[in-house]
Amino acid sequence: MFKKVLIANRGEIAVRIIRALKELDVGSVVVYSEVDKESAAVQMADESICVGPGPAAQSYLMVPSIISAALSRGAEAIHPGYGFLSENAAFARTVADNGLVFIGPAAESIELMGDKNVARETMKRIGVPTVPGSEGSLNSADEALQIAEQAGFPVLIKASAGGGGRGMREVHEASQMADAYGAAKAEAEAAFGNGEVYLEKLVLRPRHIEIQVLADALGHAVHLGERDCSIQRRHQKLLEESPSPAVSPELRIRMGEAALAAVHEVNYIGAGTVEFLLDQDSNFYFMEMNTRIQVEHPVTEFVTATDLIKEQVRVAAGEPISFLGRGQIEPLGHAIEFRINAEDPERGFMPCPGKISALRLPAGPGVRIDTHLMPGYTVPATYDSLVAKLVVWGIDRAEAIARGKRALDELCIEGIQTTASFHRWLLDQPDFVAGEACTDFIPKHGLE
Ligand code: MV4
Repeated sequence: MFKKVLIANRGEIAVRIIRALKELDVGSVVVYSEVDKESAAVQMADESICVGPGPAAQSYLMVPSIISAALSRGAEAIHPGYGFLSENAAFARTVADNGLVFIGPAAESIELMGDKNVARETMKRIGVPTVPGSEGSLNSADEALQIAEQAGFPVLIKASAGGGGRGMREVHEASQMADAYGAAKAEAEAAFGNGEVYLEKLVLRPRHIEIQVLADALGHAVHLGERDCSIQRRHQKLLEESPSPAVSPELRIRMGEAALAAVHEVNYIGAGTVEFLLDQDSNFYFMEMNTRIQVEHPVTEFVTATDLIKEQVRVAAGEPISFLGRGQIEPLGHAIEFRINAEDPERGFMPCPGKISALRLPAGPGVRIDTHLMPGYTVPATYDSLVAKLVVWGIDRAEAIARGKRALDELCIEGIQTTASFHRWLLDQPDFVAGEACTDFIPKHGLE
């Protein structure tokens, strides 16, 4: 096992990683920006080192400063968390070139999955279902039109370098194609510096179902079931749960096998997530693979009794997955994560940074809070607005919902507006309670 690990992240995930390292008896060094000098992560880590001013481009994304910090403090590995450098293949390569361990997959796996079009073609080749559409990227609007007429409208144009819905355009009839093709290409070029686009049939009212996977360097790979992340607003997840109300044990086996086929094909090591769309007839289609730990990993931890961050560190150190003796893991009970963002749901989810004047966190049976908030702390405007994750567990979905209501009622964050009020409203919506919510839930309720 490592003696010391550097954390190249901030906020709740930096705190989460510090906790895992403590339990493994591994020393922690956290990097921070000038804005985060007083943060919980800086207070909790064994060591901390400032890597620059607030803007991420000058601190959390500064590869040379982060590598120097690791080398000067004698860290042997770097945990990138999520966001920032976590899916940057060049960073993973630089870490390795400096004799350090990147806690994540090899740069080649990140690269392959980073191109959504290459990932899709790879999955097609090994027999994982993908949405019917173009073979590879499109060369012209004319070609797009031909393929769309064969596949049938409506279709969706997507950016190869994409993710997060950017560079995506729906096309419902032939007359819209030329404009949509041009717009998707231009948006992809502006957002990613890569204008490559491909085409798929549009899946109507899909659910977002993702499978958690974990692989070690000794050739073991397991899946840990699914998370349902269908409640999203403008491609930002608001709530995630496991198991999904839409996934039967038989479907879980088939989706898990598809996810593991992807893992084996790209020689994946570490924690990862394979995203699928699930249509109204329970057909699933590969979307993309996230080669990092995700924000919503705690719901899987609850229903599988695992610690995914500790597993990430173990497999990066060359150790086997710790729970292989348990065989294929079945979910126990039901977990729901509520993302608490410093945003005002009454004002279009507008960011709402500011000082926390009072803080009361819920506790009691089946309640977990991952947060970096402290009374008197000021949420900066500089970064992502996620300030806490409230995660509840119950023996079934009904108990998890009841606990969620109870815990949200206990939660009190004064000084800023948060999405907690949205979640409390959501838990009283009949379509959500019935387990019927799909990706159109937020627009359907007039919240987009
Ligand atoms: C789709 C789709 C319908 N059909 N692909 C959105 C972001 C990207 N990761 C994939 N996305 C979608 N791809 C086809 N062929 C609908 C979406 C989509 C979506 C997916 C998951 C969760 C929320 C979503 C909201 C709008 C659109």
